[in-house]
Parts: sequence; structure tokens; C-alpha cells
Amino acid sequence: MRPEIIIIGAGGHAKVCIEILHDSGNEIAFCVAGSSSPEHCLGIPVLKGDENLLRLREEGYWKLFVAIGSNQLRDNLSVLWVEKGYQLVNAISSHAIVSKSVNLGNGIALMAGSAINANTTIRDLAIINTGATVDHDCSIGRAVHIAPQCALAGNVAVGDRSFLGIGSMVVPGVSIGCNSTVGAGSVVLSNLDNDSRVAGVPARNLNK
Ligand code: JB3
Repeated sequence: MRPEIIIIGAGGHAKVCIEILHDSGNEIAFCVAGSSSPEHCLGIPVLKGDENLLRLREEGYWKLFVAIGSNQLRDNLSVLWVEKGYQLVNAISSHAIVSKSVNLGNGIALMAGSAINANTTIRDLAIINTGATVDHDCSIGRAVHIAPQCALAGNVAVGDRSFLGIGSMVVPGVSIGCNSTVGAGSVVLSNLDNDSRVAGVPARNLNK
């Protein structure tokens, strides 16, 4: 079995995750990305085409990090490749502050300056991006992306694959449904259904 990590993706998100994984002592063998990708991503060779993931698995690689910002694509690719025998690792910056009572899944990215407070749950494939804060007793769903500088107060729930844009804020106790989008800089004051699209201060529904 090979100890080096395979990264899916070779774009901006992959660069940040590669640095975090390197800084925490991991070796990375290859990125696997689309046909128009560069030859290298921060010095890591890029293999083009997902057939490479099958070959690498047969060669004994098993640690995988899916470094793709799109929530739906990150979720789909993870399901596919975990079924083929890969295991998802976490990329947790040494500059993230994570309470010891936080419950973390797999395949998660916690960027520099993020802070996760007591008794919060972060499910598989979530991204808590640079400088975002998630306070006590929150529940962050699978393949959620909390963009840079967001602020979630206590007891906030965010459903699977939802996206909170840069600098958005959520007041205490609010629940955001699955597959929802909160525009940059919004302030969410009340619960949101699944598939919501909101923006503004206070956040208003864009679906209507
Ligand atoms: O906002 C911040 C701080 N970061 C954003 C991040 C969360 O999401 C960033 O600014 C971007 O908006 C986005 O970063 P990402 O996902 O790296 O986007 P991009 O630079 O477009 O790179 C996408 C990568 O995924 C490329 O290398 C594609 O080739 C690769 N890709 C897309 N589909 C795929 C597939 N790779 C594989 N192996 N298989 C696919 O199906």
C-alpha cells in the first residue's frame, strides 16, 4: 500500500489544499484532473483523465483528497472513488482553530484562520474556507462550502451541498436547507428551505 495522497483537481482549491497537506507532513504523489489542466500543480505532476485513478488504485494508492470547489462535483466524485476503494483524508491547516469537542468527518478542508467552536459537527467533504468562523453546536452538512470570512453563530445548521458566499453571516439558531446558495455578504436572519437562493442584508429569496 502506498502512503502518498492522490488529489482530484488541479485548480485554485487544489493549490491551497496541497500546501496544507504538505505542511502537515503528508506526501502527495499526483493530481488527477481534466484534459486542459497544466502539467504541474504547485510542483505536483498532473495526470489527465479519471482512468488514471483506477490505475493508481491498482498500483496500491488508497489515500484520496477531492480538491474541487463545486459541491456537487466533489460529492459525486467522492462517492464514485470511495466505492472503488479509496479513503478520504482531511486537509486541516495548522492555522485553523478547532475545538477538541468538534466532530469531524472525512475529506474535509479547514483553511488557515478558520475557527470551529465547541460541539460542532462538520460532515464529510465540507470546506470551511479561509478565516471563516463556525461557532458552538453547529451542524455543517456533507459537501458544504463555507466561503472565506463567513461567520456562523451558535446552533446554526447548514444542509448538504449548500454554499455560503464570501463574507456571509448567519444569526444564532438558523437552519439552512440542502443545496442552497447564500450570496456574498448576505446576512441570514431566518430559516431557509432546501434549494433556496438568497442574497442581501437581510437575505431575501431570489427564487421568487
Ligand atoms: O473561493 C475560494 C477561496 N476558492 C475557490 C474554490 C473553493 O473553488 C476557487 O476560487 C474556485 O472558485 C474553485 O476552485 P477549483 O475547484 O480548484 O476550481 P478550478 O480552478 O476551476 O479547478 C477545477 C479543477 O477540477 C480543474 O483542475 C479541473 O480539471 C478539475 N476537474 C473538473 N472536473 C476534474 C473534473 N478533475 C477530475 N479528476 N475529474 C473531473 O470530473
